[in-house]
Amino acid sequence: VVRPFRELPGNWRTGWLNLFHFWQEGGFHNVHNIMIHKFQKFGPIYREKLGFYQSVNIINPEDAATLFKLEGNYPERFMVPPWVAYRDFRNKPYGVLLKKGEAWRSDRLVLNKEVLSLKVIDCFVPLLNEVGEDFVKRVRVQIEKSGRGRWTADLTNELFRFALESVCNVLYGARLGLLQDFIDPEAQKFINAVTMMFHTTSPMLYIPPSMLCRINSKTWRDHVQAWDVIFRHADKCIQNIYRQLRLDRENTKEYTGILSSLLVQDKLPIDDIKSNVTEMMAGGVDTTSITLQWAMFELARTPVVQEQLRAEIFAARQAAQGDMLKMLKAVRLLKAAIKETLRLHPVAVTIQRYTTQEIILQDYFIPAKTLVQVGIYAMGRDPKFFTKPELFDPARWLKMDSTYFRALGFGFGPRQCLGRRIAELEMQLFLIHMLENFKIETKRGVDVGTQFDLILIPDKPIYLTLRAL
Ligand code: HEM
Ligand code: 2DC
Repeated sequence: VVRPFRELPGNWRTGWLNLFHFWQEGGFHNVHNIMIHKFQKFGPIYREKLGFYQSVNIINPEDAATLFKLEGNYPERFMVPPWVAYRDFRNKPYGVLLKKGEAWRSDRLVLNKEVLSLKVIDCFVPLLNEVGEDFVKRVRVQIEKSGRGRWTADLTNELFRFALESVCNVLYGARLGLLQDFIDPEAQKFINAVTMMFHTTSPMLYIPPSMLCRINSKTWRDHVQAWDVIFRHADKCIQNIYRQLRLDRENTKEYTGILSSLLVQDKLPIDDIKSNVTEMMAGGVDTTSITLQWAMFELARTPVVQEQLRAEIFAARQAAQGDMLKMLKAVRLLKAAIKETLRLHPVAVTIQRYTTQEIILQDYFIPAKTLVQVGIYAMGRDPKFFTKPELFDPARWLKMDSTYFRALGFGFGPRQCLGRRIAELEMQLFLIHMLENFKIETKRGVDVGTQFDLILIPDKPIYLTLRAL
């Protein structure tokens, strides 16, 4: 028997009281743990209302499959209200992140060709590879300086710079020089602004855009300021390339980055190119860097796995004879290690979709236009879906009978992460170079938890020791 929507478990009848309790429990930084708790209390599906927004939450991979299979050609996710409010407030155009319907689809199809397709990702490899090599050089200098053959540090900011340098090299085909000693203060301001933008988003997550700019709270003002820095700096970078392109018209055959390709092709209006490139530049900093930080932390805590990866990488290097494209095809366990990192430490606490039609989940009727969230953080840590979920075991991805709708770190389908291929290549190449050159260690018995800052981040600094091999 199928049960009606109103019978769904959960405290969804009292939205404002919920928001109050949520706030009391420090919920703004704890969304991920509250979700785990609610799945334990209510079972694999529950309905919730926080502030103005209602949602249905699911954890089961089979249910995720049902949801995604009916998402249609114009999938929509939750639109982060302060991000929408900023663009409306400043009259900035939306990129794919916030567009809907046909406007989203036509942008996205053009961008897919330049950012996700097999044709271009081979061009990204040399660009991302050189940044990875430069990171290793930088670590070597730090090790020399210490005089002890090793370097211990919280690598957060180093990795932010690495990530921005990487994404800019594929976007603009140009180096910013963020892995040198003297770095452009504007670039550091951009990095800080992205972190500030995420940090100030979470307290405003449950208030609709139209109300936000009228509130004029400190959080809103900081948020606007952060986006202002992001847009201004991205605009500067884009203008630079635009000018260069008009100066040297002679068509070199060499690949010169995503922005030039988009400009030369002329399939998108300049404003749409700008908004999308700005989103990619901002989206490419904290996401990959924090995932890499978690990956190194997990590898430091499981030296056996670290050695297996190193062995695979050495063998792949031998076989490929310096051909990076070939090498990347021979590192299955490394790719699994990145999946495994995102299982335990996803960037996004949930993947969400609005239903396009009535669907049935766990025997409940869900009406069309309902926001349904797949709790991927909770799923990744549930023994029902991953045996011994607490173990960092990349090999599980190679031997599991079913990985069906379990690897959702980048989302799913036509609306999945636009930067997915860039992120994957960037992280694979980084880990290859790091593992070839250093042993990664961390103090035993130090546990690091997770904090929700819109994206999930470590709740305290992670100290890693890099030792020359
Ligand atoms: C969307 C994760 C890196 C740009 C998303 C989504 C997730 C995600 C879960 C939502 C997908 C969905 O709803 O199905 C990640 C992770 C990353 C990463 C885990 C790295 C470890 C990047 C990078 C860029 C980027 C490097 C920029 C080049 C975007 C954009 C969207 C998006 C523009 C919106 C796409 C759309 O709505 O059409 N990402 N991301 N991300 N990501 Fe990423
Ligand atoms: C945050 O309840 C929690 O990749 C909300 O690179 C639901 C939600 C909606 C959209 C998610 C967001 C969460 C986390 C951050 C994500 C975002 C979609 C894209 C964005 C996952 C789970 C991110 C980090 C993009 C950001 C690009 C931006 C800086 C221009």
